[in-house]
Amino acid sequence: MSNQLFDSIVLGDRLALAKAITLVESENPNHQNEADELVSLALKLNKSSLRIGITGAPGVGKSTFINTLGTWLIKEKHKKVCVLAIDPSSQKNHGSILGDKTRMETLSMLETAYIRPSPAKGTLGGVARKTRESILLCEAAGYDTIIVETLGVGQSEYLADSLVDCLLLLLLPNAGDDLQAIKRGIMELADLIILTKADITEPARLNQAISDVANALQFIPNKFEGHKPSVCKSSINPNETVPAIWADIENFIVFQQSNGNFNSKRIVQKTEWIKEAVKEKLTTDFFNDPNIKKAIDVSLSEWLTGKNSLNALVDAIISKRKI
Ligand SMILES: Nc1nc2c(ncn2[C@@H]2O[C@H](COP(=O)(O)OP(=O)(O)O)[C@@H](O)[C@H]2O)c(=O)[nH]1
Ligand SMILES: [Mg+2]
Repeated sequence: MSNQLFDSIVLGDRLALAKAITLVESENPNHQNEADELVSLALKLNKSSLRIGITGAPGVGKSTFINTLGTWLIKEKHKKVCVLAIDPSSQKNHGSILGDKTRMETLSMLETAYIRPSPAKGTLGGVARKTRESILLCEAAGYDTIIVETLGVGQSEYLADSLVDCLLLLLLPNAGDDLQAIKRGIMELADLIILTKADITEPARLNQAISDVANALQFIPNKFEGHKPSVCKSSINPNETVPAIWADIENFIVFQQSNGNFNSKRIVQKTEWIKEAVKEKLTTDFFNDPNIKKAIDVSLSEWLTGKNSLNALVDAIISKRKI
């Protein structure tokens, strides 16, 4: 069954790809074996691709930028572009996913584009694993440029960086946005910084914002030795801004390949993947163990009545596990 589905994916059958990603995302244990087989087959193919992460605060223009970049890449560079949108807020409401689809209208109508909003259910580690698996399946289907959109909240920038080769941070051209990014330590994760909405920003203000960000970068430790992120601008008109951005992305990738960082980052990511899978299995098995369930119930009353400290209870609970 998996082999047949996999063959269809490789042949470019989008329905087969959608079905496979649904299996990978499924919480149903009956789907796990099949998903596992599909991912192993995709891993073996070892297709080369470029994985780009896009992060930034809600409303900064991520989906609009992806629409512009993706469409340009397909039309000018003959790429096959896949967009995976991870939205941690989608657990509560589905509004933003709907919004993303409409913002990427031009791109979604192209035959060589594939857009998939992923429900960001579960732990960050769980989401990372599912997205990694979806990326591999998309690569097996022949998509050579994978764009991962994440909402810039909580820890999601770290999540995005752990999935891609190049992370783009989108900021609004005003001081508030870059100060926030500095405060939250996000600026140092970026491989490239893009100031959005250049078409509706006064040129003097835009230039000031570009030099403010470039200045701020001087005081931020380099993510990769010998590399400072470039600061670019984007607007709704792709021909004005996208060629320069793409040239910067390509230069960065050549730099990373020439110093070995490209491969070593992917190896670190694969190692993280194994660790996340182990953690997930241990956690699930642990909390499903009836002894543990009982021990947690007992601990609650002991803790509330002050009989035991939390640390002592944790040790007592762990000591009750089967293995
Ligand atoms: N004029 C202009 N508007 C933009 C640009 N980028 C985004 N917007 C608008 O800003 C709003 C939020 O954009 P969206 O792409 O959904 O942001 P996201 O939440 O970061 O994905 C939408 O109303 C867009 O039309 C741009 O470059 N120029
Ligand atoms: Mg969006």
